[in-house]
Amino acid sequence: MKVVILLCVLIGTVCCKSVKEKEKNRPPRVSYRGHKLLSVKAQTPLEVEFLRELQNDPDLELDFWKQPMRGDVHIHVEPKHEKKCMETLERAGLKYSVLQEDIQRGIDTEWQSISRHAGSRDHTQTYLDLNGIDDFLSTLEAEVPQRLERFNLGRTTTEGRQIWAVKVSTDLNGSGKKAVWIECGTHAREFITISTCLETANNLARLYGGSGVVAQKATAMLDLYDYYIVPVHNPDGYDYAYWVSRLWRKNRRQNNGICLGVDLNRNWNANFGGSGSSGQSCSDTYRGNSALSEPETAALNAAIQTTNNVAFISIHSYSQYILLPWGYQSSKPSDYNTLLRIARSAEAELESYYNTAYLVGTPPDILYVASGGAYDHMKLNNGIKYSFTYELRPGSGSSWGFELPENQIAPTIEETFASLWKFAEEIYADDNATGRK
Ligand code: 0X9
Ligand code: ZN
Repeated sequence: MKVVILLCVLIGTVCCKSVKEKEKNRPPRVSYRGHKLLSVKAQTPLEVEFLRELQNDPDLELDFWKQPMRGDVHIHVEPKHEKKCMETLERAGLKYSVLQEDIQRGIDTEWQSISRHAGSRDHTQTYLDLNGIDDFLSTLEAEVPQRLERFNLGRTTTEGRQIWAVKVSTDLNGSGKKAVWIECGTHAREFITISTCLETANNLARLYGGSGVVAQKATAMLDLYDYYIVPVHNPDGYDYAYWVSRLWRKNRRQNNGICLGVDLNRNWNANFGGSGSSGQSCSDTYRGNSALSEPETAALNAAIQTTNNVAFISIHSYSQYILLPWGYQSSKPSDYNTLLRIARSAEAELESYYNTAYLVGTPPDILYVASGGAYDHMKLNNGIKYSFTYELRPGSGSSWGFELPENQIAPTIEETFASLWKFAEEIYADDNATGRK
């Protein structure tokens, strides 16, 4: 026993040290000066296919903020490839407009705002770094220990970090309620998702039993279910996006020394390796070696299998969608109509706050096919019937992309939290009606 404890302490010290070392030796910030964000209109399946090929062109090194689909596709292009990229689009007869002349300008604005709020450490006003998030979660646990408990998913990441989760419940020692899992921060650059998870945990834990609109919703949610929330599913990627390269998406796996990172939302066991994912390690949608090959996906999968689940909700940004299964194929699950009705009801609730309209549907119908996604996996392999994915603000017509201005954090959280409440109500009604059938 003593040996085991000693070993744990030793491993802990080594890992902590390596994370601290890494933080001290972070490379300088990547500059996106002069990089442009284009919006390209793809109208036919042929045009979508053309963009898909363009995405795989190693010479152009394009970064798709919105993947090829029918509609507006957002492409980030470096100055050195700009001319060739635009010529190629024009030759193919594709219309495009410039959404951002200089991506760095938006990043600078965001960073100025983060720096201004550095002292406040308020996750509803600014984007916190990993240390700020850790402090926030441990304070929350210390202040509301009767309803919130922090735990880690049991595996460390490539860079030796813990993946933190919280359980929020009216009875932490066993309420007998089913579990709702919410996962944020899978894609490193989608900062707003993390704020949303943090405030969801905060509302549930602190406002339960209180009065006021939000407190009533938090109370109703916790009276129905236990919540398991993973605010930063990809901490290595987030740290890198926060401090070094704002547009980083994947985790930080060392792939054979060439390009880093696996797209965690292509690494799940839902038609792993199928269309909409890449086998090239340099691609932003690189799926990894095998399903669940990554510590982040394997850990979340193992943790979810220890609870009695009713729902899984994956939170991404951007474009304002609520996505239904399946993402990996066009055919629909047998309970599709029920899921559609529930998601539409959650959407209506969300929209009623600030008129933020979300599109509800499956990725193949409204976006693109993507294999290896989290919510498909949870429904397919872990039997979680009510499985959804959000794509938060901004909408696809906006030019902000991943740098959602900080004054939009609070309203985004507010409307999203209300829709999560609606999800809980609708899921509970349906699950129990189904149970009685
Ligand atoms: O492509 C993705 O992983 C998600 N969009 S994002 O811009 N946040 O990267 C959409 C995921 C939809 N889920 C599946 N198709 N499985
Ligand atoms: Zn995402």
